[in-house]
Amino acid sequence: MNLLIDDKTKQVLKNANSLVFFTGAGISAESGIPTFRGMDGIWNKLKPEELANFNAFLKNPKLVWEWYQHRKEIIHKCQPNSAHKIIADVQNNFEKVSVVTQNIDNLHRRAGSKKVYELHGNIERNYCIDCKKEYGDNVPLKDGLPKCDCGGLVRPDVVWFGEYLPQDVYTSAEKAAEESDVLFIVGTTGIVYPAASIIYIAKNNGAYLIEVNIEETEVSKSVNKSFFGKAGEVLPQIFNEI
Ligand code: BV8
Ligand code: ZN
Repeated sequence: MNLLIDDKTKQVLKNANSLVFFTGAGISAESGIPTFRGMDGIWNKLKPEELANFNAFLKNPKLVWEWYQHRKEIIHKCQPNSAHKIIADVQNNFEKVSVVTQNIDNLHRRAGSKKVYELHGNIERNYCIDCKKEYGDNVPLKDGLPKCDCGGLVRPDVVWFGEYLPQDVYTSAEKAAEESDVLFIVGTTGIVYPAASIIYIAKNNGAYLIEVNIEETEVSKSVNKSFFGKAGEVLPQIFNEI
């Protein structure tokens, strides 16, 4: 596939010191993980937004817990794809490479990326809503419910709709965006806030914005360059050509 990066984009990338990759569900699509809004299977009768919120969890903890266990089973069968891998590989060719992801699937870390800011948490982590005790995979179930030793309910360590993002992670991601020469926007609709603000923080600080998506998005009108195609094909090609 001849990508033919334009000279300007090639020049900018050759001179860049600091890259940030802002990623969403689309970067994990080729690994076999359904995108957030394209959720297939038995759960699509309930809108993800109705499941990914604290009230839904309190109302029906078993259903929400099982939705996350179901997603975790899918994720555990998947591997990082060539998009995750090239992002990990280029860490050696640039002074600073950070990943700011909205995804909770842990694939950037599994691919070997070192500086990963998980704005919406990580499905591999859980915690008690009462005493905040942290759990990995070893959550005790009592009558099918995830229960802490203190008796409190255990929830996934992910950010639900209407919840604040982890302040320290968000602040570090903002700083990386401010200092970036190039911001890649990979596989995201760019409609979920405050995560999507990262795009405009980078832009307002002079970063060159490169979008990689299979289709036009909200963000397309604000970027310097869009590459339309699958992230697993386009990203390796971009770094192949510079
Ligand atoms: C907040 C974790 C402050 C959970 C997620 C009313 C009340 C309260 C808040 C709001 C409100 N109205 C609006 C808001 C703000 C809300 C928001 O932005 N809503 C949106 C929907 C409008 N945000 C929040 O609630 C945030 N918190 O505002 O707190 C506050 C506090 C109290 C009261 C008021 C305010 C928290 C948002 C975090 C929600 N958690 N995930 C979980 O995963 O279970 S969000 C979820 O959406 C995922 O993280 C996902 O990553 C993210 C964004 O979606 P995308 O990643 O873009 O995925 P999507 O499927 O949409 O698109 C995939 C893209 O990939 C597409 O463009 C597709 O073309 C492309 N693609 C597909 N295949 C490929 C590809 N590209 C390349 N290659 C391919 N092969
Ligand atoms: Zn507890």
